[in-house]
Amino acid sequence: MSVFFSFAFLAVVLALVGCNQRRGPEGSGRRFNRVQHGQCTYTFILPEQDGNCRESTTDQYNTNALQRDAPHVEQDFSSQKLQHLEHVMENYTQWLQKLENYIVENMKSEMVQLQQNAVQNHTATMLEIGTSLLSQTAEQTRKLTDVETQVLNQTSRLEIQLLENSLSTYKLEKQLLQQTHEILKIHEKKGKSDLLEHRILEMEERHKEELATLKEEKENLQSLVTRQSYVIQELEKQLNKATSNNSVLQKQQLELMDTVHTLITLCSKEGVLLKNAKKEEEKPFRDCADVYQSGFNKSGVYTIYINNVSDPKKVFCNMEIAGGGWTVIQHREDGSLDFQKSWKEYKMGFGSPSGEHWLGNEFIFAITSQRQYSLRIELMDWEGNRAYSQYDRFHIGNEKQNYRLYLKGHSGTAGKQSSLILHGAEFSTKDADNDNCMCKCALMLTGGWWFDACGPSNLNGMFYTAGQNHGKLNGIKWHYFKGPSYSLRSTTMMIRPLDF
Ligand SMILES: [Ca+2]
Repeated sequence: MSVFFSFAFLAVVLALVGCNQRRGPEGSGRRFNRVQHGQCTYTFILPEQDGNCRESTTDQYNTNALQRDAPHVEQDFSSQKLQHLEHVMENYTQWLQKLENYIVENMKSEMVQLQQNAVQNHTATMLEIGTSLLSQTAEQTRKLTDVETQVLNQTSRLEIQLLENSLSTYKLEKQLLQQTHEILKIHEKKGKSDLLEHRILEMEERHKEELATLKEEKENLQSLVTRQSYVIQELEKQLNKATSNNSVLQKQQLELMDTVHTLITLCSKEGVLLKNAKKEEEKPFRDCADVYQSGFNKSGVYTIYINNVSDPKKVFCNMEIAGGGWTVIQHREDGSLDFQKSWKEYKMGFGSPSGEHWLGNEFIFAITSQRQYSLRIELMDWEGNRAYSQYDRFHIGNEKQNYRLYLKGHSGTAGKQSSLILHGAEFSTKDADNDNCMCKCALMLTGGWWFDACGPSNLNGMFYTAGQNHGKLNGIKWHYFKGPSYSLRSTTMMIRPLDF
């Protein structure tokens, strides 16, 4: 703008200086200068110099304010003109300044309006753009939202599928683990079964070996048994021979004894030994028969002097039964005495002669060695029935012979058969097994007795009270009187010389 005004000003100056200005169409005393700038046109009315421009007509310049400011033409041309020009210039300057101010003022408002319009236009445009952008954005946002929704849906489906896959994978893993576990178990079992099979095979081999060894041993044993059977047969033959010899000898012995007794009787009858008879009367009692024959006919304990026995012996003499004179060698009546005794105790006797007792094998042997004796056994059951068994001949061997029993001539009411072994049985106690059984009869049946294997009697067995005496195999037994399992109430074994 300032350039424009400088140019306008210069144009004015040039017009003034050259005095050859373009005139307006009116051809009056004024000139109009127009300046076109863009849409704006500015018209300047300038004073015109006529032929006597040297004349100073101040009034001419007073037509309007602008003309009044126009420069004076001084007479003194050079200096005055200069001064006048200066003055004119000053005026122009001032005028131009005013013009400028005016233009500036106008321009300002226009510019402001223009700016406002532009701003409004811009704002509207911007608003439109913004609106369209917003709508586009909204559209885009909606589309994006749709896409997002779709994506989310897809994602959800994928997640669900993933979950399902995970679940199935988990199930599969579980199944796999289970199968692996089962396979491991099967392997273990297989290993165990292999081990077992191995062991079984080993055991079978061992068993086979053992069986072979056992077979060999069995064969050896069989051959041994065959040999032993043969030996036993031989021994039995020899034993039968010996037994027959023995029985023959016993018969001979008995016959000799009878002969001796007959001779003694004959001698005494014929008075051959009359002098010695007196001496016999002075002799002590050998047994209860002697006591009885000496005038003592009451049952009780007496002292006897047994041949070959250093000390006198107290015995119970039964002076009532079957004529009296019986020396009691065993008695049971109330179970007060224990009869489960040793060999030594049965040898020397135990208990009291007035009550339950066993006289002693050594004394029985000694007495029965003095002369021939008979044996009588008195029995009573728990019903009060009495019975007896009697043997015409009775004696026992010595200790070396295990007090072997010799009997002959059985009779009585306690059974048609003898419940004592007639063919000879040795004495056995709990600590001396001399029976004919592979077992130990004295331990099985209790007491000491002439067991066979184990025989039909045992008067030294366990004492059972009334009501308890049935079904007792180890009781006081006399088989042919009360059966094999009946335990008797009381027993008495007593001996008397055959010739009493
Ligand atoms: Ca035995």
